[in-house]
Amino acid sequence: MAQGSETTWLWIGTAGMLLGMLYFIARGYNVKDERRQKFYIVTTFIAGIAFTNYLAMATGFGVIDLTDIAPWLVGTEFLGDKTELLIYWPRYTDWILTTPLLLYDLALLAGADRNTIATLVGLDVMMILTGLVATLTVSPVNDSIGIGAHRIIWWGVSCGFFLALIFYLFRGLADRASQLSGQTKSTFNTLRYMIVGIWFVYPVWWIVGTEGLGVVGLPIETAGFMVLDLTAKVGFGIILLRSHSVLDDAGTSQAAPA
Ligand SMILES: *C/C=C(C)/C=C/C=C(C)/C=C/C1=C(C)CCCC1(C)C
Repeated sequence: MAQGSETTWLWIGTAGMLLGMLYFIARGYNVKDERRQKFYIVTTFIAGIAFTNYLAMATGFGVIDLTDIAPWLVGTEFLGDKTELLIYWPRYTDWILTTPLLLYDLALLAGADRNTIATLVGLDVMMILTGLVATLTVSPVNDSIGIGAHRIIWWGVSCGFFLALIFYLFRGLADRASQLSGQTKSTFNTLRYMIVGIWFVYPVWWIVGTEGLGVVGLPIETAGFMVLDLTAKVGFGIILLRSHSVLDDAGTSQAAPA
């Protein structure tokens, strides 16, 4: 098993997450207000967790070849003439932690209650875990439909949780969001649409990539995930933390319009 040119993209991702983390630390260093601090802490951890997972992928520690675990994969229709299927497991240890934190940031901004936050996080965790099942499925007990079909079924289950999550992001947060004022409301809307728009690309990229139909190869797939991850985490954080008055007005309906 050898990593190829995708390592370049993984190193760029590692550097980008590190810089993002350092930027959030520097910006948040002198922030004394507890309300503001909460956002800095969550956002800094998002970049920090992604940094460590990217480092694990770039150094090669985080890659497994599924054909080592399941030699029968070679020669199946699913793999074609390929002899290995490299999986970067740190994507999932990253996403299982960072996607709930991203939602938590957004929910904090809206002033959501605990039940709403728990529902968002629950749907999100189910999405990532079933996505992991899709990624690792190699040995169906009943393989009359083929390995590829089993993987796509789990991908579909994960997409179901994703759609429920998006639905709830609008329904569950609607009341709170409508009470936000001026700039806070516009930041909230920007971030929410960012989540819908950017997160939507992940399942598409998975299915066209090496884990799914194999339309794009590993280097392109890795480059794409790197751009998505940096935008969804560092880009998200920059927009969220841009204005302190937005953070101060978070979750308050009686705030003065900006
Ligand atoms: C910073 C990382 C982020 C924002 C990752 C988001 C990941 C997803 C929205 C992944 C979704 C997937 C599905 C909906 C189907 C199965 C495959 C996944 C896990 C890529």
